[in-house]
Amino acid sequence: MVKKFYITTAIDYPSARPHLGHAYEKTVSDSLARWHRLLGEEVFFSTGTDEHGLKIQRKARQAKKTPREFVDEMSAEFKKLCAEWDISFDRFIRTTDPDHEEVSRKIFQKVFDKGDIYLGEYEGLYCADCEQYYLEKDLVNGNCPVHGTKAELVREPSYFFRMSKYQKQLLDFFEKNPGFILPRARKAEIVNRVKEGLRDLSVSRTSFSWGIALPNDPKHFLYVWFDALINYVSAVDYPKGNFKKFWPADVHVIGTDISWFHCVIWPCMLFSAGIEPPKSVFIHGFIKLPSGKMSKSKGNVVDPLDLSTRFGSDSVRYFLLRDIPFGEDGVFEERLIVERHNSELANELGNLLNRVLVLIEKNCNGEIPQATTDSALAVKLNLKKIQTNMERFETHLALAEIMNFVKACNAYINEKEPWKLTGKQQKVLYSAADSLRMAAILLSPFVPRAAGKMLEQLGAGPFGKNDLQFNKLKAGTKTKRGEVLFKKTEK
Ligand code: ME8
Repeated sequence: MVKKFYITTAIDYPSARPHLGHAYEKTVSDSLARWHRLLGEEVFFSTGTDEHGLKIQRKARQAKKTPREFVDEMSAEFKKLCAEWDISFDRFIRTTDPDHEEVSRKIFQKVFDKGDIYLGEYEGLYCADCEQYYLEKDLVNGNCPVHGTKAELVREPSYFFRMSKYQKQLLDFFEKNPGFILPRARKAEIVNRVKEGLRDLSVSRTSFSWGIALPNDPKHFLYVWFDALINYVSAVDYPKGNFKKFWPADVHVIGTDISWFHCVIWPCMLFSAGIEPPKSVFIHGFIKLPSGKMSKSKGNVVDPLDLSTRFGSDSVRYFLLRDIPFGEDGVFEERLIVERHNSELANELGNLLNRVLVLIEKNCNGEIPQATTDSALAVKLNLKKIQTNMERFETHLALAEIMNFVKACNAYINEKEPWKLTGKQQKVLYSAADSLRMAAILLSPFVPRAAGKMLEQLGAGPFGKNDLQFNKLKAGTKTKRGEVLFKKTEK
């Protein structure tokens, strides 16, 4: 049976244009989705936008637009990001999609029917930017610890979800599923907080109308997080179709700030609704600037579309995936993109391809020579290690290992000096070209455009899992040297 792999990103607030943090999360998830496709698995990759709630309603008003006009415009920016950055999603879900709204109502109803919803009154300090209540002690001088804006005192009737009831079940679940919270180092903090006790969760609002009306009481609108988390099952057409095939999701990829929602609230909602929880939640780090956090108030938010226009999407993707260990925070600086671009993509990879293709043109009439790959070079590729790294979501280690092989190919050419070997270059050139083909396939999840160009220039056709072995490059195939893969840049 074909293995399945369902991976999701968080769904982004389209309250403003996308920033580099959004692009980062999508890029790492995309590399994982592409990797699993490469292995021949059946993959479903979802991403999208989280469009309801007070924050969006307010932003729309400020922009003098209806919420609908506003989210349509903004959501299109996130889709554009996906197109420019080669984010190969299978579904871009918007929480305003009618099928999602229907599934949200259905799941609320299930939780209601289970007896886990009751009417009460909520009084609390709310940050609309986080769409979250805070306890007085967690505020900083009365301000939201994340946004620095004043928390508002909100008092309203509200339906509550009996989350407290699920504390024991959740702790048992954590115990039985040690790989649920990843990286594992993140687990203890969450488990300890759960042990301190779970409070029931307020899950409806009457203070805004841009949301999903509750089936049992349409004056109330579903709390935006309750609605948003459900996207992971509505994206696969719960309870039918792809849901049957792909649920439980293999991994939800999210940032540190929203780990409580995903590791605690979401499994409790699913317990109540009688749905199996996802297999894992991977918590990645935050992209920061040398000066600290990116924030709108500081006016230092990095625009990913501007970056891809100036440096090329492959180079920005490469920097993010290569420089930032997945799971840790990373510092963004443009000079670091330039450094990786020049030293590794242009020098190591692009030059190698060009050198090998020129030599094949000069010595073999521009045709892949008849030979087999030198085992002395083939052993330099540690495919097992790359596979293990990817299984463990260590994307940065996998990419480093692939680049080690590219370096080994350069060293091989330098050592063998094929330009001096008149009449005996076949073995060396075949080995180099076949190894470049392997490198291109392995790099395709990370730098898909460059990988496609490499394969085309080498005369290799479309590839699948079975091409991930040496000696698959066909002798006699015409090579097609094109423009250099990565031009060096001074930017
Ligand atoms: O939280 N670096 O949306 P969002 C890395 N709608 N990742 C970052 C980041 C940064 N500087 N800033 C944000 C939401 N992120 C909700 C999610 S999911 C059911 C609902 C990450 O637009 C953040 O951690 O604020 C989150 O995973 C994603 O971007 C969307 O953040």
